[in-house]
Amino acid sequence: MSFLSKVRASNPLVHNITNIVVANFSANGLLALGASPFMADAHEEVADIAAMSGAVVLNIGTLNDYAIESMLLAGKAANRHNVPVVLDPVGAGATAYRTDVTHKLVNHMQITALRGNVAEVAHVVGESWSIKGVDAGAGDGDVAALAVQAALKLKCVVIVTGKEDVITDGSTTYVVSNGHPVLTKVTGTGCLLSAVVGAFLAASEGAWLEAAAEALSFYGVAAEIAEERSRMQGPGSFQVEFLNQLALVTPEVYAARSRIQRLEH
Ligand code: ATP
Ligand code: TZP
Ligand code: MG
Ligand code: MG
Repeated sequence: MSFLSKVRASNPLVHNITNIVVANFSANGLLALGASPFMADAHEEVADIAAMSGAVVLNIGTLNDYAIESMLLAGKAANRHNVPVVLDPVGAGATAYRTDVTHKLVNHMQITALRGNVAEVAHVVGESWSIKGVDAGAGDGDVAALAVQAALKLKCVVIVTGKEDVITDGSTTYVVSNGHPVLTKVTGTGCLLSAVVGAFLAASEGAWLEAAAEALSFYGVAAEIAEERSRMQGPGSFQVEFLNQLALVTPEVYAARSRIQRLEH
């Protein structure tokens, strides 16, 4: 059974501590996929929710000190209960505050998967890469080598997204070439992707790397079909059609269009 089928069959609860820009889009995207979103950040309840969830997704997009404490409480509870944790280090490197917070989070909990653009991932592991706000700047470094370095350092799956996505645990590396540039014209497509990775991890029974690679490819296939159906209508129509396709893409359609390549080290 594909991980996509497992997500839809198990309807995993995904606990999100996320930013104010994308909370609604992320919840609707998870629902469309077949997961069950729970957005909550109160200190009094995040540990309880993390413990009962299939995955915890931490996103620093609109950061403040209250949210940091929420993330620490949720992440540590997830670790205690063997619940996978996804970290989206939105804008790491853009300000010292964001960079410092990502260091604190990865030092105080075991992350299962780190998902960001190349500049964000670089800054989480102390490397430099140009960055413009929450978007990656131009750069000509070796993205796969950076991802492997980050995975070995953090002992987790690292997912670096862009035109092509690199997914690695430090020893096995996949490159996914599904997707469409219009994804960069809708805010929150990276954040929703991190939440979708959480849903796939929740349904993966520990096969983190393979589940993450399938999540990336599935997400890209949904975007490709949504773009075909909304072509000439602009990013607003794409956004709606993309949510539709997260629900409608079948395992068979996914398998026919999936482009996952294993990189030789
Ligand atoms: P950024 O803020 O730099 O845009 P992000 O957090 O929004 O980063 P992205 O790197 O845009 O995340 O990735 C979100 C999704 O968009 C991923 O599925 C990725 O594969 C896809 N994507 C990004 N850029 C392209 C592109 N040029 N062509 C095809 N797919 C893309
Ligand atoms: N500002 C702070 S968080 C955020 C913006 C625009 C959303 C970023 O979403 P994504 O998925 O990284 O494009
Ligand atoms: Mg983007
Ligand atoms: Mg992002």
